[in-house]
This record gives sequence, structure tokens and C-alpha cells, in this order.
Amino acid sequence: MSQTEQRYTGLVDRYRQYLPVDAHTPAVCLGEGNTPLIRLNNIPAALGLDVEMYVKFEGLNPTGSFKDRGMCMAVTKAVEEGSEAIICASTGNTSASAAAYAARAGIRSFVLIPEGKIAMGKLAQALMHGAVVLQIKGNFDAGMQLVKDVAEHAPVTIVNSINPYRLQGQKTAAFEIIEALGKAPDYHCLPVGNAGNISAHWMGYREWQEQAGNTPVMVGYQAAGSAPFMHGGPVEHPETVATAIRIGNPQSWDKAWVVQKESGGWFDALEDDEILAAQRLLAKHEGVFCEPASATSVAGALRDLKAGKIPAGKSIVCTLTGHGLKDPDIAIEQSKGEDGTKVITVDAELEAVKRALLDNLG
Ligand code: AN7
Repeated sequence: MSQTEQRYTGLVDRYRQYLPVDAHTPAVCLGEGNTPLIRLNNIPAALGLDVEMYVKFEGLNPTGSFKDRGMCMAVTKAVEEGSEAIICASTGNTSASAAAYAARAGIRSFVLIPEGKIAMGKLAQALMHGAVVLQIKGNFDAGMQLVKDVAEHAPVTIVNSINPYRLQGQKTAAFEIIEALGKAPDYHCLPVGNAGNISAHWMGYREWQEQAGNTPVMVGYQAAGSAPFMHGGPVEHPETVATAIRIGNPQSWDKAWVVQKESGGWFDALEDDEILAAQRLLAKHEGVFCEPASATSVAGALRDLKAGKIPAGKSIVCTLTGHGLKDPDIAIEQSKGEDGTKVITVDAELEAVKRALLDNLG
């Protein structure tokens, strides 16, 4: 093997035989997938929980979220089919990913985002990758409807998760977990917005059920102010600090209920302060910085572990869907103490720095 062949190219090459591509399909890849499965040590110990708990850190994908798995497949197929432009509605991460893969493929991208409700890092990405950014005076659900309508009148490929290739790409996360553990975990917990990712994971687990020997119980967590799966129908005005999952009308509604039934799982919801507490816990005690929406999975799993809903002694994987750097505003906001920022300003001289160290060592 040459050095080039040995280099990791991305998930289309790695899982070609399990994906709807043939040997000649040119992959539009950025080295996505192959993300670490990190065992949590400090949090379970501190809480006295008997559990084998992992986070699958999808924030380490090329654009910082799990969307790259699906986008790699969606753009690969769009290009193969001769498309010259892609479009999506997005709470942020899909737009960042679509913009990057379109740039890589040399095609145009159009993204519709809700005005004022997208994290700064995601907007920066869409702009830098050259997407045409349409900020709409409405939420994600309104944007999604507009995308469906406009795609009937213009030569653009929709790359939201209603594009079936998106879920095909995203199912590979389940393959990687089975490869890492030698089996599927007992429980798999994910944040749920449109419910594409939980549906894709279940597809992956089912496809590799034979070699894994088991399938996990799938658990989906939503933000309480944005929890259509708890209300049994669409939520008209979803609100949450976790803007990535500020979605009231999930596009994979039916698929997700099938996952719940087949896997014996459930949906639940968490308040914004529980979500942010889990985000801080992961950052401070495990060195893992995810965005607020991602922490929903860990917040939910810890609550269900404490309540005994998830029994002791089990293995659990929580997906951390996006990187903490996506949303610096929320991170800094949370890091403020009672007297303002926690950054200590000192004179640029040894005594002042020494005093600050000694004051903070105790
Ligand atoms: C960090 O970018 O829908 O349940 O438009 O960015 O598959 O929708 C983002 C979703 C979880 C929910 N965590 O996944 C978008 C978008 C993060 C996300 C979800 C999203 P799905």
C-alpha cells in the first residue's frame, strides 16, 4: 500500500460495501467519521454510579458535528447524479456541513437559517465556505417547509435528513461503536431534533445485528421547551438554549417511533438548566467540550441512571453530536461568576501572578 492509500479518506471508502455506492462512485470526503469513543471515568465515580459509560464524540468530525457523516453521502450522491447545487434549512450544523461539502465538491450551496437563533461558530462556517445564507424571519420548521416548496421550482438537491443518503451516512456511527466495543451497547442515548440521527443509528445497529450479537435500547432526549415527542405532536413555538434542537416538527417522526417500539426505548425531555449543567460537567470533569444540544444525551442518561430507569451495571453510549466551540457565546455566558467574568486580570509582573496562583491552589 502506498502512503496515500493508507491515509484515512473518510467513511465512503471505509464502509463502501454497506453504503448505496458502487466501486466507482467518486466520494466527496473530508476524513469524516472515525470519531473517538471516550469512556467517562470521573463523572460516574463522582456520582457513585455503577455503569460502563461512553461518549461518542461526533464533535470531532471535520466541521465539528455528526452531520458530516450524512452530508458526505448526500453530496457524493448529488454530484454523482449531476446536481450543481444543494439546499437545506438548518438550525446551524447542517448548514455548516452542507457549505463545506459543497465547497469541496465545487458546487453551490444555499442555506436557510432562523434569524438570530443560530450559534456564532455555525454561521461563521457557512459564510466562510461560501454558502448563500438566507436568514428567515421564522424558525427551522418554517425554513424546512420553504426548502421543500422551493426545491420543486429550482434545480437544487435537498440535503436535509429527508434526503435518504443522509441517514445512510449517519448509520456508520453505529458500525464504529460495534467495532470499538465488539458488540452493541446495552443503551444508546441521543439528543433528538428532527430524529434523523436516532433513526440512522438504529438502521446501522440493525444492519450489523448479526455480527454484534445484540442491539441497544434507544433513548431520545429533547429539550423541554422543544419536545414534540413528549407532546405527541408538533410544537408550534419551540424554545431552548440548545438552538441546534430548537425544532417543533420533526422530519423523521414516524421513523423515530418505530425505533422506540422496536428497540424498547423511550423519549424524555430535559430543562435547559439540566442540559447546561451536563455540558459543564463534561467540560470540567472529563475534558470533553460539546455544544449544549449534545449534552442533552448525557443529562438524560445520568438522570435515568440515578432514577434506576437505566439499571446498574449496563453499558451506555451517549452521542455528543457537536463541538462546544460551535457556540462560544453560551459557553462564556455560563462561565461568569457572581461578580462578572471569571477571568482574573493581573498586572504583568511576577508577584501579582504568583499571588493569583497561590490564591487559587487551595
Ligand atoms: C448538535 O443543523 O437539525 O435529531 O439543521 O445540530 O437528527 O435532527 C441539527 C440537529 C442534535 C439533532 N445535536 O439531530 C440542523 C439540525 C446537534 C444538532 C441534533 C442536531 P436530529
